[in-house]
Amino acid sequence: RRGLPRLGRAALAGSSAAGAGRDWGSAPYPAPQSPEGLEGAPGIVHLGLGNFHRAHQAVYTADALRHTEGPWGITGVSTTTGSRPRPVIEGMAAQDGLYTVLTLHRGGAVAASVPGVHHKGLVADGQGAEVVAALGAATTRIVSLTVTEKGYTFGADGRLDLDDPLIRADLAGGAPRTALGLIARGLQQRLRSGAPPVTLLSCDNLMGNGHRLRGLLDEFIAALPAAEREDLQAYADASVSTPNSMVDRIAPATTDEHRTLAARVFGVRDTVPVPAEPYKLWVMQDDFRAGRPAWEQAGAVFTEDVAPYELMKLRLLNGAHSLLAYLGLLRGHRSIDAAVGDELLGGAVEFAMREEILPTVPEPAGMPGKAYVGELLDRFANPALGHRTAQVGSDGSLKIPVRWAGTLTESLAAGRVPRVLALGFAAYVRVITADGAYDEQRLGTVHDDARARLVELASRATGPDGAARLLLAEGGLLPQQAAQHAEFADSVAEFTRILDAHGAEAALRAART
Ligand code: CS2
Repeated sequence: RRGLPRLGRAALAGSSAAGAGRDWGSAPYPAPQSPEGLEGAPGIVHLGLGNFHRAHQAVYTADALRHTEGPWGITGVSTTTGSRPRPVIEGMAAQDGLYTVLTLHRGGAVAASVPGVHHKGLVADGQGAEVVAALGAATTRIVSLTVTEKGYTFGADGRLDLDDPLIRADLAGGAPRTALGLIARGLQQRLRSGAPPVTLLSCDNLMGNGHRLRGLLDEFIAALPAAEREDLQAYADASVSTPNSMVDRIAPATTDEHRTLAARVFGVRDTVPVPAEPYKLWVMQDDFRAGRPAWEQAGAVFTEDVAPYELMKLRLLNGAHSLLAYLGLLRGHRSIDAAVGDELLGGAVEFAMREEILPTVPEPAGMPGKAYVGELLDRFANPALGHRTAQVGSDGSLKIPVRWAGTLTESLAAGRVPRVLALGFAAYVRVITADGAYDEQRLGTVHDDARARLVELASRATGPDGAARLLLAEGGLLPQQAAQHAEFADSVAEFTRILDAHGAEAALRAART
């Protein structure tokens, strides 16, 4: 890649990239949004400049702007705290805000596009005041979020974590760093300057994400000093909408292979390309207080009731993803496609999707469940993605309650005990509490802020299945109905003993008998 020009508006204008694109079997890529189309202040401030946003909302926005122009450029805000350097912010800054989306097809074909909708990037941890100014600007009409489950700073009870040091600091004043703090201070600025209403659009994998965001914001405001509280709450009630949305596109972490691929497709050097699958879906409530891009022209679906789409996607896609991650790690698989391609594991997860999860999800209009499961199995099997099991397995303490809890409660209430899910939970406990449970060196680290707490809890247990029982009862991962259900708890304990004594293969066989 050395010697190639760096991706940027000048390099793209002069490159013969379209020809290179054809060599890769892709359709000619669309040119990035022209700088002229982006003039004026950006109408969107986006919190969470990760791969998901860059392959999803940014692409929808670029496509929408190609149909209907509007003031919908994006100010991208990195919301991770502490870590330096910041490759995405720095890489995009060096590339006129541009990056490549590499759409990776199952058969090996690659299509590439450059959305080009970002005006500038800011880092919340260090530029909090500038972020607040952007959030407060009268020209900002939408504040969108992809900050992951973790970014909403709620505790095990689902309420705002008032013990979180960053939340405490943000409540006390000074430049905010958390998503909630940034938003509250931004709204405060809007209130003071008389800025027009605004929409807060959560695009994270939480059930009723807009509703959740609203609840957490109300809690944050309620925890402010009395003098700041009332007016702000009144402003939030009168001038802010928080539509729910379901978002879907698999966009794994970027590796050097993707950088090499981007160079071959475009003939330019891009340090921050985003790999993504061809599939994408976005369903949201049409409740925007100050307008929005014509996202429907890019294929987004607007509906009053997002819940059936969310349930189907979170329980089936994300629920199965987490099963593949933990059981895949124990089986020695580095990627989701390897895990689903493992006959024993893939078969068990397909069984769980069809027999354990599907009966609990409503079918949204136009999305028959059986077909969706088939589609998901194909998507998971895409070998070009290289989606790591350790990546999907990270933050399980926050993902499991969203992905497995509802299925469990409803199945148990209907008299069914989902055995593969019980095994999945036993696998999570093993991965998170047992050193050497899987080959961390080769497969990567599963990160989880709750790890120390869960390990400590597990250390109080006795007997071969004590830790799993304790984490089931007190880990804050699964609902009490599951912990108190004797047959389910016994299944978790049974699988834990089999995993310990005989390994994942024996446990998978036992789950299907
Ligand atoms: C994945 C999701 O990393 C994970 O936890 O399950 O990021 C998944 O790829 C997306 O939700 C797909 O839309």
